[in-house]
Amino acid sequence: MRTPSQPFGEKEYALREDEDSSSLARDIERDEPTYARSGSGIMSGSTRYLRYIVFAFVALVVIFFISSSSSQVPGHEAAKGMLAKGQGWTGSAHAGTGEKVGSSLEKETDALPLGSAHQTVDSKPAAVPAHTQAPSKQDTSPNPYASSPATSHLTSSTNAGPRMNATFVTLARNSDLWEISRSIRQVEDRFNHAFNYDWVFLNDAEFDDTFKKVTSALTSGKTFYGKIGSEHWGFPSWIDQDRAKKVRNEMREKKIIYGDSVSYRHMCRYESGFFFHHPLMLNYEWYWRVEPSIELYCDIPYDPFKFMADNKKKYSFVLSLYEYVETIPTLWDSVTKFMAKHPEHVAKDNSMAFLSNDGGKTYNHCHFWSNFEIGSLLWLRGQGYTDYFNSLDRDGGFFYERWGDAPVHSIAAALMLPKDEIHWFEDIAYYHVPFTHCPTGEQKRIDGKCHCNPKDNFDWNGYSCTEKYLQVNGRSKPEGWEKEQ
Ligand SMILES: Nc1nc2c(ncn2[C@@H]2O[C@H](COP(=O)(O)OP(=O)(O)OP(=O)(O)O)[C@@H](O)[C@H]2O)c(=O)[nH]1
Ligand SMILES: [Mg+2]
Repeated sequence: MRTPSQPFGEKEYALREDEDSSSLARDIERDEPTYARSGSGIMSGSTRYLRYIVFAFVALVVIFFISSSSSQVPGHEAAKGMLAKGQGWTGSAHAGTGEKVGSSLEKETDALPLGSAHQTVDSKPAAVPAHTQAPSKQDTSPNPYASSPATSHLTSSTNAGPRMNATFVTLARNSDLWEISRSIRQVEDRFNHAFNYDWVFLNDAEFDDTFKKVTSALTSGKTFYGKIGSEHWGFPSWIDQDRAKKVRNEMREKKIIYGDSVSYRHMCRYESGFFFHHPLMLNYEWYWRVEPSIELYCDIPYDPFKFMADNKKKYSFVLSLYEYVETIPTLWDSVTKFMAKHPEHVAKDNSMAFLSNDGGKTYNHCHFWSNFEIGSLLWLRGQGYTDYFNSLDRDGGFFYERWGDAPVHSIAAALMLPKDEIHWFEDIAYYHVPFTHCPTGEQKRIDGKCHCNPKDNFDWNGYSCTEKYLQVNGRSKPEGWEKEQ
């Protein structure tokens, strides 16, 4: 350092102050002691010029370094943005960075030449989590946060354990294909994907290839397709055709639903008395009836067939209601006649109180809704049910009225089975137009991953018979039912 006596003007001093900021400039100054000590005016002027030039050069170099190193910053940051954008994800690993940052980075990225962006991705800045570093030859990579099959609570696998000798059964026309496909998908998703039970399809005509192709693709078990013989789908010889036709015309005028339909009557009679005798059904002991366009709202994580077998149940239901009186005016007369003729088939501990409010004199029209049924085929093929059906069939009410298979099955079960052989599947959440059964109790619905609205539950509606069923069985309504109305 020079002392103030040395020949530096104000300007020079000022320059020296600037010069102090650069060690390089200081070194240059120290390398020129000769000029300063010589005292020559010319020499001292040219030294000053030289010094200015050197300073100017040094200043240019410094400015260049500063500007080139700061231009690296946006490139680096932009590459990070590009990386994140390439992953299609700027989420949790960058939590707190905010949307604004992401969007400004994207703008800079767009301005970058492709080559430089790739280079930065490959350089993998330490601040970027490892999982966002895409391999250079791929434009995607696995998500390490995704549940593994072993940990996902939605994962399903085939259920271990024994299977019952059981099948699903559906009566359908080819035109029912898309409606039954919806039902199959629901049954498979909620239950059968884990159990793989067979499915028998029955039709009064041949199933076409499309029906078979689509339904067999949707089912996890084996599928079988059967044509119903004319002896089970048509008018029996003892039916008076004119009388039957007259009834249909009257019902059409009264606008009774399906009142004028011949095929609906064949269907009801077939479901009442014959489906369990079809050659394809003879291979099984248990059936689960599935109709088109139903919904299952909750998972069924256990095997209801096995439940039925283990608990000695023979018939089950989900929804119950009152039958449309005009369709069955003389059904109870026929039933009474059957009971008088075959008292041996009437169970001791039966559910007459479910069917009649006056000890059996009259029918209250309560029935289990048979579009859902899980039941014993052995029971339906047994002597009691056979005598019952034959007796009713002879009376002709399937054609002279419009008896439905629901009251026919229900009356049989209520009279010929002890009470404890009938089961209400409260946990099977089900819909068939227009009624819904949604289980009572939030925890039950959460556990079952249910998607029904509890307010849609039909059970405690005045038109349902389920409360009566519970009373007859000495049971009360599920806890909390009143909070879910
Ligand atoms: N093969 C065949 N199946 C039928 C016929 N009529 C009805 N079915 C089937 O029999 C079952 C009951 O018929 P649906 O039409 O559902 O009768 P429903 O349940 O009383 O009335 P919906 O409210 O219309 O469902 C369904 O599985 C139908 O696919 C028919 O003429 N031929
Ligand atoms: Mg139906």
